[in-house]
Amino acid sequence: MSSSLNKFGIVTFIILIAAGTTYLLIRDEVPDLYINEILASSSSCCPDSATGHEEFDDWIEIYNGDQVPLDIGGLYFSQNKKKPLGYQIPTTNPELTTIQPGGFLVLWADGSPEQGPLHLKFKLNQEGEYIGLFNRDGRMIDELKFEKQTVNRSFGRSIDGGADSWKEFSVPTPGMSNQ
Ligand SMILES: [Ca+2]
Ligand SMILES: [Ca+2]
Repeated sequence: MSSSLNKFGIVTFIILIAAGTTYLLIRDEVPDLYINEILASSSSCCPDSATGHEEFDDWIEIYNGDQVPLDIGGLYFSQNKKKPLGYQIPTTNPELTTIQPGGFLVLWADGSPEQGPLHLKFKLNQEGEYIGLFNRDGRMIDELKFEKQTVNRSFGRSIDGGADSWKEFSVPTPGMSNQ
């Protein structure tokens, strides 16, 4: 009887290992994150107050389309698809860089990383350019190629995280649902 129990125990253990392996493979997908909205030229909209005074910086809003919180620390932004490991978001402050399920996070594209983990080393080009968000291993998570932008108007997805339906917004919504 005890030998039969042992056998059962071993079989269960092997199944658990096999299930665990499958689970890891599934979770090896890139995170369900989206470049959701950008502002590439600002003179009066939604200032960055990190320094204690208002800076009308560019920004990129990221949307978490997953069912779990996602920490974007360690991911990369690049303005060159051929060089995905461009600027790495710091891993030093997960509280700041974690996005709740269905939540939003604004990263300031102000060329001032010394202002904090949510401040990128580059700015956005109002004339248009490419930006991509890349996994630690260089796989692309999301990308956007935008054209010339209008000052104080953002460019975003019509539906948060929705497929390629982008439009200009006269009222930008950094950190909130696009509408
Ligand atoms: Ca700033
Ligand atoms: Ca928004």
